[in-house]
Amino acid sequence: MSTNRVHRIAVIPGDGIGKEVMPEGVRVLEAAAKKFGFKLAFDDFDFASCDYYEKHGRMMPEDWKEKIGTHDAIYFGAVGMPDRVPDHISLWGSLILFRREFDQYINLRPVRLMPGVPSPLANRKPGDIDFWVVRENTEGEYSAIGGKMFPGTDREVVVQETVMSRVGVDRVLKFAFELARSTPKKHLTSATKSNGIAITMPYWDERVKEMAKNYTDVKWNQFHIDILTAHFVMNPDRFNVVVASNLFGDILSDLGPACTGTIGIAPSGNINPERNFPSVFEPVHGSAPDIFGQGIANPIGQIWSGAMMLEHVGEHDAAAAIVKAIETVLSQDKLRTRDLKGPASTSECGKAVAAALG
Ligand code: GGG
Repeated sequence: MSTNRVHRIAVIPGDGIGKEVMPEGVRVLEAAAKKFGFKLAFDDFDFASCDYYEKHGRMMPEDWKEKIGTHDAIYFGAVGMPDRVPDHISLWGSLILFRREFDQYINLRPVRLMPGVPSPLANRKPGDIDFWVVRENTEGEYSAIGGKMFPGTDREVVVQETVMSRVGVDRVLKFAFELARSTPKKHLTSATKSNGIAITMPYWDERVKEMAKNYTDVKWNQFHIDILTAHFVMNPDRFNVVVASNLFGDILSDLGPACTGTIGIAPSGNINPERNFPSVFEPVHGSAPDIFGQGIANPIGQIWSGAMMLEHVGEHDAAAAIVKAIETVLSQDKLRTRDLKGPASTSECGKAVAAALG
């Protein structure tokens, strides 16, 4: 099948296992493009990595926005090599920079128990756990506002502010309520901690209440983050759309996938819904330096993120086919990677997903 649909994708493997799972993601995307009759023009970049930092003294070149700012999407692997570069430098110099400069204020993270993946929770089968975490992605607890006084003395003090703007809170809540409205369950849960964090979190709750007035067809509730994490483990089937501030969303979107067997399969999209800038698609997992170089990392999070990216650029059939191929592969013991008690290597698993596309 020939086509004139071409999507320009910036490919940034980053660090550690990002370099191992990215080729599998690209392999599956290429197979999907061939099958569904569109083209993907990939441009590879070595920045946003600790290797680049060690060579150049910074995570990104000065003209990084010109290099990747006009692509249809950015496909990212993982970042961080804490033994070589402090984590806050590598993260703020890459992912957090993308999120802020490209106004990717939604971090969308599906949590789904896939067929064939044993849940660490008792008596759960595929379909029982299937929800979205919508994480605020540009402000909240991830702020660089603060400072250190009297460094290196007994009087040392460090302060860091949480930032919540009305625009920032309302826009993520609106996205989450819209998403909840589009689902059969029409339910939303808000993560809070307004009993302890006495200024920003009551403000978050107030904005949720206000936003809910526009969505009378959506039922909603809220939990403090401590009991919410307990419910994630004990009652994950209760959730549909969970909306959370930046830090709470980050924690919940690691915990959710852990309840579905492994964080290795979890995908995410850092999304600018207005499409003024490219969105970034990356697995939820990090660079995993402890297993890097062994060829055993699970590539499914990267591959599924590729499916989210295709959905974003309008290739809905190809995106759905990749998710189906992932399900086919995960259902077979011999095709699963070590984190799922299987014998497959990273590339065996990736090749199997590409083959399952047919
Ligand atoms: N692929 C995601 C990745 O490398 N994550 C590293 C990390 O620590 N991320 C924290 C965050 O998403 O805020």
